[in-house]
Amino acid sequence: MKAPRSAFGASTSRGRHQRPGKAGSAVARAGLFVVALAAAPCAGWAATHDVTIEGMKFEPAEVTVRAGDTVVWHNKDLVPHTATAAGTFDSKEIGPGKQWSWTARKPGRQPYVCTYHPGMQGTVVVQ
Ligand SMILES: [Cu+2]
Repeated sequence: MKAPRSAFGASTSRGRHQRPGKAGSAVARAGLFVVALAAAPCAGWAATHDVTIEGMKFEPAEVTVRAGDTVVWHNKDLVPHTATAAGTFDSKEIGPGKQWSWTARKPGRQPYVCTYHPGMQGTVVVQ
């Protein structure tokens, strides 16, 4: 942990009697948090995958996840959309600024559309 050292030094030089140990552990915790975020996609536990709905498109159009992972669709458009894979998942209406999540269970390739705009197509690949 080289990077947090300067922050730790700065906080202790400013207030040596101000519980430098606490400040140090906060810095260490922040560092661990960053490491955990970076490591999450490779880890064995469930992950979350974000799909942005913007400009009448799913972005990314295809996401690959593992069974147990969760996909979250974020509607950043000014109109409602859906993420609908007949028989597998159906968000129903996702209003502007809203989100909807679905946890993948069964492996397979799952194409989906927006039922309001069938030209909007995406795919979730569950491994
Ligand atoms: Cu739509």
